[in-house]
Amino acid sequence: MTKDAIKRPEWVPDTAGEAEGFTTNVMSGIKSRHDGMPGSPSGTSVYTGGARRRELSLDEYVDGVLSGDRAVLARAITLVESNAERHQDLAQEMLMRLLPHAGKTIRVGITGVPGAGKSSLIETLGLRLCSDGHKLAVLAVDPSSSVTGGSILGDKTRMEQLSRNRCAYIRPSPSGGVLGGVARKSRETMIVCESAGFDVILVETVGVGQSEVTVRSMVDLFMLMQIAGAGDELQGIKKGVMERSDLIVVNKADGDNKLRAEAARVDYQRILHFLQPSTEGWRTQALACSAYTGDGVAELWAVVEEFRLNTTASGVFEKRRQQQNLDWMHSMVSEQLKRKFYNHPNVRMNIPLVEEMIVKGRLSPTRAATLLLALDESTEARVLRF
Ligand SMILES: Nc1nc2c(ncn2[C@@H]2O[C@H](COP(=O)(O)OP(=O)(O)OP(=O)(O)O)[C@@H](O)[C@H]2O)c(=O)[nH]1
Ligand SMILES: [Mg+2]
Repeated sequence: MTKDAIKRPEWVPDTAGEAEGFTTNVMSGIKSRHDGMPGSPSGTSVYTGGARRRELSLDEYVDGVLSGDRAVLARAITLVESNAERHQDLAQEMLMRLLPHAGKTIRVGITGVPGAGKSSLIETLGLRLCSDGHKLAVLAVDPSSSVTGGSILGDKTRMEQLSRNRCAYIRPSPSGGVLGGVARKSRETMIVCESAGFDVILVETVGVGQSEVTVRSMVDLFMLMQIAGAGDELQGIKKGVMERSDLIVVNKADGDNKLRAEAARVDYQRILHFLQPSTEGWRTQALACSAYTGDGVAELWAVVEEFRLNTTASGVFEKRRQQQNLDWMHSMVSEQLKRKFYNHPNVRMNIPLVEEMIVKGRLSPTRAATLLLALDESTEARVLRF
């Protein structure tokens, strides 16, 4: 095998030669780009799966993204998702240059129980938006993906047609481990996609719980997808999720299920009267649709458009985005402070002991926190004694 046919693992330093004696080489894969999308027709931007690629310069990243080059777009997102410090500096410089070109879009978050049909709806809605001339980026936010592998496989099959369509770009959830990491990456990916000319961003929430709150904090409109199940389907829904939603969609309103879905929609509509609306000046409504037949999907998008018009006119749209950016900054500060604190040598050294004392009941958690925080301030090595 020639040297060029060998693909090194990503962690091999760029400068490493054969002499370094790396024992691991990865065989070249199928010739497609790593996001699974077909290459560009010109063929110039197809990732051939060959040896390591040359690093792009800041200008190449910025120009490539702005001109809508999908290969550069994929690499720019990979850069944003990288945890390596040298990549993060470059990524931030790139984002600063891209920011003025982003933002003229609608960002829609979709949440709902597993199997509700979120990916199927994105496929149906996405194809419709494409034929209306939109360019669509689909992102998934899944804090658990680093553990479970996420639902990437499922999404690829559910969004089969869309993933082959050139007007759409589908990006599975970054494996960030902690939710904060995933959120930062998704937000920055969104900016990259928007500057590449994608005007509709759909974010699918994968997994339940915390990710809903995170996705709400990065989108303009938040959609809750439900299905009419057996029994009292309204019981299991947390009031909090409904109060965060701007639109409730009962999916699978087709075949035998149509009447039940309609009944569920009426129930949701009734409940909504008693809840706090999620967006100032907007009354959350419940719709029924079918991702299979496409019934109700045009109506659903009409509501999204109406939301955009109303909130833009009232200034709520812009105000929310500004607030989201401020919140984002503050959450980045707390995250970085936390990381700095736990990496402090004194804190690392003393934590096992402090934990032991708490477990044994000899130290109160509050007192322990105060002691540890004080350690963070000293530059000299200190061992706590009890
Ligand atoms: N009858 C009917 N089935 C649907 C509809 N939409 C989705 N399904 C089916 O429901 C199942 C789950 O669909 P997905 O689109 O994967 O659901 P999801 O909400 O993305 O699921 P997760 O990503 O696992 O949370 C699949 O078997 C779909 O074929 C619909 O409108 N009608
Ligand atoms: Mg899905």
